[in-house]
Amino acid sequence: MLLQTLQANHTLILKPANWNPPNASNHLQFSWTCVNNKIGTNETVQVKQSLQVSSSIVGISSFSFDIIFEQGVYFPWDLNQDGVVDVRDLFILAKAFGSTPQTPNWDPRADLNADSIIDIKDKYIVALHYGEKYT
Ligand SMILES: [Ca+2]
Ligand SMILES: [Ca+2]
Repeated sequence: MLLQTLQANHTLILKPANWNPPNASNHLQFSWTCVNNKIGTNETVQVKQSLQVSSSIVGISSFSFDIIFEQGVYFPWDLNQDGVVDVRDLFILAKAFGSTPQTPNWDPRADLNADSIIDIKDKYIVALHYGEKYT
């Protein structure tokens, strides 16, 4: 499946909804690749969708569900993408501080200005947004 983006600095969210019968969701698990990936304007990404059926499924001979596509906002300075810019993000940055793509502690999430080194400029960007919460 090919998906095209809506806007820069956004993510595409897929989620199942309206299971029929409702208890089908207890036995079937929908997942997809590319979770939490940032998608740029006019960029196209390939996504693989999977449906896993539990071995404990009984009494369901047919089912249906909708797949909802949503646009999520991506805040790159929330390094662990947990919705808050806090010490956990600074910890990720600190572990990678001074690194480049050639060093073992490189973490591309922390290279916020995309200059292939994690340094004070990246720390400054996190600091600018420190304490922000996103819902
Ligand atoms: Ca965070
Ligand atoms: Ca950098």
